[in-house]
Amino acid sequence: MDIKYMKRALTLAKKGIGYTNPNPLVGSVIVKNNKIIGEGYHKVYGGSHAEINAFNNATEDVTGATMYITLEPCSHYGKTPPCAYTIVKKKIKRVVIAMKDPNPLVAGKGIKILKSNGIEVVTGVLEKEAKKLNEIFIKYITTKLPFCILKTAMTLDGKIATHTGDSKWISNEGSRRIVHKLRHQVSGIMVGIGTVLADNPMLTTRLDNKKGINPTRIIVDTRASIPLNSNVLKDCKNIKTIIATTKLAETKNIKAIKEKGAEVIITPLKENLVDLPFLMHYLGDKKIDSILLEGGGALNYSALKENIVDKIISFIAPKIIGGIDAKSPVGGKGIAFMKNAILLKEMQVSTIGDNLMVEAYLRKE
Ligand code: AOF
Ligand code: ZN
Repeated sequence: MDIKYMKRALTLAKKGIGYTNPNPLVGSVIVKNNKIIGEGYHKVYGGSHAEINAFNNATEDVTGATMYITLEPCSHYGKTPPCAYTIVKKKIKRVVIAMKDPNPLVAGKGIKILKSNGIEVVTGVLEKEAKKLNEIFIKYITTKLPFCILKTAMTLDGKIATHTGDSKWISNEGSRRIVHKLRHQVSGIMVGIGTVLADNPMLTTRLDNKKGINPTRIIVDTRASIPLNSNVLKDCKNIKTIIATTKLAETKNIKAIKEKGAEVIITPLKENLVDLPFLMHYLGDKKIDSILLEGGGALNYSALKENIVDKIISFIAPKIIGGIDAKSPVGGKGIAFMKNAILLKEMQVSTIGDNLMVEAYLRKE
């Protein structure tokens, strides 16, 4: 029964995807006499927490009920008063929690408040699922750095474009739909200048059924050489756009980019390129909790080498194009010896129509 209600709470939490960053996705269900009498989820950043929404939606007196929450209730005065005290005041008898709150402000204090007020607390129900759902939040709240997802789409022979540079379309429609859902979910989308020059992308979110949220566009452009008529420099007043460059850029270019409404950040030089770890700190300070990195190969290699990537999502299409000059998802100089390969873990494969979707996490140790 606990699993059934926690599943429902997780389903509710998912409704907040794209709207709560950099705060967590949280769902809550109140159950009395084997019946759900209240449901809530965290709807939008700065809005009331899931638990409070569940209380507000309750159709019966909640005294003596069991409350299911996907995240430990908070214990701090933030934008809202601590939920743990509200739960005590409402006379909830039992609280079932999927995962402890990694937020150092809470981290176990919420559970302590409940227990010291005589509430029975069960933790760890569907913990793995809850942690996966909040993988962005867990990284961001503990490091203040964005959770970075490297996304690639390639042919079975590992190419992201033909030798002429043609890349439309490698992956199928279903895969591309997933990419737009990811764009809706994350706060930032990042590409290198090479991708802007080759594909002239918009980097916006296009969903079928609802209006998607556009992530902040981040272009890594060491010399600020981006053409001023690029699609990513259109509509910068409505879609936040950041050009990350270095002192190698000419002042007149920087000025012209700023006039387009984009923000320019000058990072230190690292091996004659934009300093990616510096950029991640800067973006984290700007409350960007997650980034979808969409390449190309040179930037992907730098990002992997600089250890800023947390997760890889790779779409593989049943196509072969060959060509020694056709690019692959990770370029750069490359690793010299297998013993120094960048290692992944928890690799999972699923099928999206005739495409494969491979997901894996970077080994950080
Ligand atoms: C949420 N929604 O449903 C729960 C949260 O910024 P504040 O003051 O709203 O507090 C955010 C912190 O509250 C967050 O980092 C997490 O530790 C805790 N729980 N936050 O935004 C919720 N339950
Ligand atoms: Zn709370």
